[in-house]
Amino acid sequence: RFTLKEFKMLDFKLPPVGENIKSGNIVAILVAVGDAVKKDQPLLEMETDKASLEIPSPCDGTIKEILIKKGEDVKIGQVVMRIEGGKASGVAKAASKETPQSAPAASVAAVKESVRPTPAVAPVQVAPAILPEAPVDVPAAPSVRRFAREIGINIGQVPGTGPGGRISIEDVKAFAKALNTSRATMAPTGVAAKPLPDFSKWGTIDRQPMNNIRKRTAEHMTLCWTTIPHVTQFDKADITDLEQSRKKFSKPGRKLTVTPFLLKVIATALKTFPEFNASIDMAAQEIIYKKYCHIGVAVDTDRGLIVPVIRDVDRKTIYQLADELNTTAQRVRDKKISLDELQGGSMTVTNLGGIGGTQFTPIVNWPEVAILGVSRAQWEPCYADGKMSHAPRFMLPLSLSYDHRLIDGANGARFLRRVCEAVEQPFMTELEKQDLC
Ligand code: CAO
Repeated sequence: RFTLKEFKMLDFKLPPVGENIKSGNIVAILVAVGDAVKKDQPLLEMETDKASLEIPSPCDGTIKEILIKKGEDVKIGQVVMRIEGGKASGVAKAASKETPQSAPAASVAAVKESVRPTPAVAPVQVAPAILPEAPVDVPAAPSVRRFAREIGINIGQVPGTGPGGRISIEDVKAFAKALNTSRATMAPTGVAAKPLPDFSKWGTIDRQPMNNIRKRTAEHMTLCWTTIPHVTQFDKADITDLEQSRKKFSKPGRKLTVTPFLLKVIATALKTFPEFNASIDMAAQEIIYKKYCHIGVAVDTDRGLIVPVIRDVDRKTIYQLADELNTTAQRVRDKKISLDELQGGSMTVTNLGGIGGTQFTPIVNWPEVAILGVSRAQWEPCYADGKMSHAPRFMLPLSLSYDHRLIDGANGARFLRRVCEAVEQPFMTELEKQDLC
């Protein structure tokens, strides 16, 4: 019932795309003059007041001329491109009367019909209303865009693994799979993303692309925040004695800060509270207890936050941890860290004390279930037996965020108390015994 007509030059007219749709806005031109195109390959992305859709090529051929511009409003039936050579498909009766140049034969409906012989007026490819629009500058081939659209994925959200972040079909599949998995394990938020207002209405603005770390951080933080019911427990540790030990045992070129002490203390606490060294598998309804002790440390870099993981913290001395923390933080800042070194943590520590602040509520680093936030230690007046002590104490504010699905409040409080008590112990004897090395 459908014929393929040979032609020299096809005036490709914007085909009918739906009832009562008279025109549309060209969002993207997906081909350039000189491109060889295949039948069904998307040529244009168009937006109407009802939907956004791709306009496929009616034929194999070469693009000789593009007669419209991105952003232009184009009427149905208007010639948008000239395509040279090849064969165009058409409805037999109509095509027998009209040459391809007059092109209702090249309508989307007719082309779709030739691929899937269904009703006379075949459905056009319409993005689901809830699917956010794909940005036009996303680096992806039209076939990949089309595939993403067909399976209901917004290609603008897919991380590309190809050169320059180019998105392949495999990337779309991996993204869809991850989405399905996370949807299976999380409660729906039910909140659709809203378009941003036009901020330039209120003053000058400057739009900058996100770097890769910012993109990944934004995605990861959204995942962490929306999948984990957070509770944050606050406490303070008296580190007056620890401060003395830290300074006493620091050596030129081998400065000890509070962080390696905390790493060691957490490693011990994780043994007492194994649910803090665990992950939840909601799909399998299981808890995964980890027998290793690897702790992530948030490192502030000029590119953004990166969390390398220090392995086997329980088996290392405080000196070793201090050395490893320094070299790892430096390698992170020098962009010399591998992806592998950012994975597989039991728990994370984030110390903002070098910068300042009295308390904060850290976000649990999924798939972990707890994170310890450290704020700036301060000298504080102290009360003992109802009376104010003459000697102020050096107090370290700690905030423990945890996944309330797995960790109950009482154990959250107990874990943090244990950490506080451990850093309050006079380390001196133990440190001297071990000589920290
Ligand atoms: N209270 C008071 N002083 C503190 C402190 C604290 N909690 N933590 C560190 N300090 C002091 C150190 O003793 C050091 O002082 P001196 O130079 O006088 O000895 C100074 O602050 C700088 O320490 P540091 O930050 O370089 O060293 P660190 O080992 O404690 O921390 C690292 C290493 C990598 C954790 C840190 O450099 C860093 O990047 N912190 C930021 C983490 C971050 O961004 N978290 C946010 C995550 S959520 O967005």
